Amino acid sequence: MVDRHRRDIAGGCASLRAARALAVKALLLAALGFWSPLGDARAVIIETGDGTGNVTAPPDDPGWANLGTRGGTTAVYLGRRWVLTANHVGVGDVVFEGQTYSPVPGSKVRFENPDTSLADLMVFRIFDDPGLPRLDIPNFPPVVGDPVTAIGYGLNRGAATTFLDLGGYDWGSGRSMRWGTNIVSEIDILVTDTYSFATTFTDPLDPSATSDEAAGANGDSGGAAFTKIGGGWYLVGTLFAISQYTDQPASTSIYGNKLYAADLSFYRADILAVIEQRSCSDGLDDDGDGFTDYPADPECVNADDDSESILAPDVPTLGFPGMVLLIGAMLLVFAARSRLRGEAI
Ligand SMILES: [Ca+2]
Ligand SMILES: [Ca+2]
Ligand SMILES: [Ca+2]
Repeated sequence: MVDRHRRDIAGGCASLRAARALAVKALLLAALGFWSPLGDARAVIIETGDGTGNVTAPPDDPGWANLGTRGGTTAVYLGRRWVLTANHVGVGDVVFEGQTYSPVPGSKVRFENPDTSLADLMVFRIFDDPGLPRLDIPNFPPVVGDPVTAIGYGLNRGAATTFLDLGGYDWGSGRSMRWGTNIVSEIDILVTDTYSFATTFTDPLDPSATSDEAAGANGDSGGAAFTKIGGGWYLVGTLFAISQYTDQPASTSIYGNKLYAADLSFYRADILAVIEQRSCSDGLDDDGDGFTDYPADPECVNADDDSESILAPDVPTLGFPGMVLLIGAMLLVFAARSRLRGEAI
């Protein structure tokens, strides 16, 4: 009952939000200059210090180890061997904690909007389990003012620069996985057919700037936006685009630029439907042995089996009756030996 009720609310919100997003889209394109995908990418640009910091997990870690590199861009390990990233990042090898993981051929699923247009968001499966924790996606959207920790493998910060009397930075060379902070500045926006929210790169002199104020740079695509809700961290967004002013020089982040993240609450039901599938009924050859699903893959016990590979055989155990028999036998032997010894004396 509770679940059904939630779905109904979500459906209602989705259509209302879709309508609002369409209305906002025209305004957005007119007012913001232009957006661009973080496509051919690179790290989160941070205001803090000389900009080279924040390349290890933050003190309050939202899920640093789940961030991986995907070529020159970023991908996030969701759990159950599924990886989430922006569609324009493309399917391929992903590196988590220095280990490379190969994609299961044909496993890519790109997520769709209610009008069947395609979002810049997808998942694909990897053959091996990196042993990382599963990430939770909230079932409600962010609101303006929510604090966000963003992590991405984009270009490093370069020299300070200005544009239209606004400060900012050139993008430098080299890439790093880096975290930064910001707050949600816009919700319910549609950018490249993706239901999104935005954060705004804010001048540190502005009281709304955060301590590790972050902007996006090429390569951050597929990166993560996390928010702490009720004491726990949630994956709320997938980074995929930025806004820049008209005539803003290429490869710069200027105060006022926005970083767009796909609103994962909007796509949550579809994401879960994909990643919750059982391996023996998901239409994929999950172990690469040439056989797909039950009954074709002989290692599938049934369609609900969650592994296409033979599991390690159970270590034989005696169980309780076995233990009783074993202890009984040992007592008999002990008694017999005692009698023998007694006889010997
Ligand atoms: Ca399968
Ligand atoms: Ca197989
Ligand atoms: Ca198999």
